[in-house]
Amino acid sequence: MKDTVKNEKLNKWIREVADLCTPDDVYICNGSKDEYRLMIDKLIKSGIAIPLTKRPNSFLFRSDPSDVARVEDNTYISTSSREEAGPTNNWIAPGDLKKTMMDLYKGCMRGRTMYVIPFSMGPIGSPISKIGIEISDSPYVVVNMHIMTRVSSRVLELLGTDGDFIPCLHSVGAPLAPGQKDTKWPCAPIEKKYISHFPEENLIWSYGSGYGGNALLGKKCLALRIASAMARREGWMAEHMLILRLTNPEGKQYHIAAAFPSACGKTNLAMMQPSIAGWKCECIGDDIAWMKVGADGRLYAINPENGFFGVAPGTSYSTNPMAMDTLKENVIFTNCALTDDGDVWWEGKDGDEPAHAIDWKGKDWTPESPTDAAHANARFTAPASQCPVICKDWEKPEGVPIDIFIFGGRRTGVVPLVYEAFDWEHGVFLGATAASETTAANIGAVGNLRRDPFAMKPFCGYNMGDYFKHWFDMGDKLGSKAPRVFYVNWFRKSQDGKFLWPGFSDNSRVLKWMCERVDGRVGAHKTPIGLLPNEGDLDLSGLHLSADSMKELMSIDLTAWKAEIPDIEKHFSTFGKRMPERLKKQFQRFIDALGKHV
Ligand code: GTP
Ligand code: SPV
Ligand code: MN
Repeated sequence: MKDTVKNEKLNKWIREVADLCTPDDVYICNGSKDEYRLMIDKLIKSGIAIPLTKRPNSFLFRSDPSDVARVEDNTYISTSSREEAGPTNNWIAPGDLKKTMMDLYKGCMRGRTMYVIPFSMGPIGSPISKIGIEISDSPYVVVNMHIMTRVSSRVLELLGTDGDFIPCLHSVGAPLAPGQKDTKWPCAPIEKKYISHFPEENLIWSYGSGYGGNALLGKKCLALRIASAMARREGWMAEHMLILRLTNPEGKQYHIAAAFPSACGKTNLAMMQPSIAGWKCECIGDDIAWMKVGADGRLYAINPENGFFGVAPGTSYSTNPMAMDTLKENVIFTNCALTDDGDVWWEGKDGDEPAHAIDWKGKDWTPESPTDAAHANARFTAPASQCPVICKDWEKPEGVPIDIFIFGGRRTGVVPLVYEAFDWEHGVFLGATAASETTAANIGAVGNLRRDPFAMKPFCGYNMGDYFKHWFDMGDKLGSKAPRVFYVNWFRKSQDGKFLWPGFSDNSRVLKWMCERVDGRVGAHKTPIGLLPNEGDLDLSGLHLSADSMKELMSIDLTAWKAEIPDIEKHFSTFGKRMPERLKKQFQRFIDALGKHV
């Protein structure tokens, strides 16, 4: 170990964790293809990874039925005072939380190997990148981290003897007694799961879950919760946003960053292929954006990730063909169904349902079965470089200049297809009041409306009131160079429960309007909620959409909007003194504007 790890802090930490968790052995990862193959071979041998005959170097995993999504109720922002974590986060005092977790960590890796995973969020060596070291007892985590982040021995070289890193400790929380047979997906019961963040010391401790954001600690834990707290201290932004490049028929480029809550369309929009002639879309990132003000005063974004951890159900050649082409090889699938010919399947995939499959729980499944074949939060882990429309500049260390911000969510009613904020201040109000129906990306009820400000409710590593203020501060810094702000809702439904808007590639029509707004080519009309497209300005050519549907999609029911006021009031009141005056002013403006339209 001494030979590979020369960093003092890291050596000390590895020793401490090994002493505490008592693994059978310690393995330092180097990120090589051989290492990946070695891990996978072991996982195949123990029946945990299922090779897919239809997709080279691709494997299916099935999680424990209790461990299928992020666990927001067990996720903590542990700051020295509750006030610093704010009303949107769970909080336990650092001393208490560490004591509880130290007890859980004691001997928790018995019978297992402890993997030390050096990774970089952002290109290795770039000034915007951050180095993390994840210690985990899960080989599934190792192979997923290989795809989702840049795992490499070069990271250790870069650290040198005294470089700094973000320690990310993870255990599935299932020690093995001597001779005890392991389960295929070891994890701890829900009451022993803890996803803990200590933003004041840039530290992550996760225990008890092996799934997604609970376990792949570079993603939500580091790149959003810890990074958002760092970003506020250092004057930049870490957001739950996709990044894309749109090019118009004249060759002009626009860069768009969009924040939608989990399972609300980021991956799909990031890889969208426009249905309108002459427009081109390229993907830069599908989940997280780190943004800094550049020398020219504009806001530049990078994608800190290296892969996609995307929702499988609903992904098909008709909805997201570029994702489908990304998934041809070198992919890890989790909780998808297995077909008899050795491929994966999920609800909404192209073609007919298989006559028989093995469902995500490992049981026989036929179309007559009462349950879904794939879990609603079944996911694929795929290298970003495999996406046919990955932008050639996606790893550019300086990032791309953002022209447009989009907020949105899943709203069956009330919210129109698209509208624009009057200005940055109003844009912050739109972000701060964003609401969406809950999805399977978190353990809990699905379909409940909740406020999810900036799609960051589960991911903001400090008091959300201060986060709102940070957005105003960034606006002040950017001035006239700030991106324009829009709000969208792809999910409005008709009375008979059908989506009114075709979505997917047709979302390009909405993006086109935004670009034309930026260029001052089209006007918009003022309503109490914001600026709406003028009749005829949304390009609907070649789209079979009835005039009635379009009317319903764009309609603003003032009574329904007024009914939002008490809920926004309740939401805002939770921030107390941390609520920026500028946001209160925006709320008052909104109330006044609605009042004038009785
Ligand atoms: P996370 O990875 O959890 O952050 O999710 P995400 O925001 O990337 O969502 P994703 O793009 O994976 O979409 C989630 C689900 O929404 C999928 O089942 C999609 O098929 C569906 N979806 C995405 N875009 C649209 C759209 O424009 N219209 C409709 N009706 N559904 C969509
Ligand atoms: C999300 O839930 O927003 C995801 C999946 O992107 S996870 O990595 O589990 O957070
Ligand atoms: Mn996400």
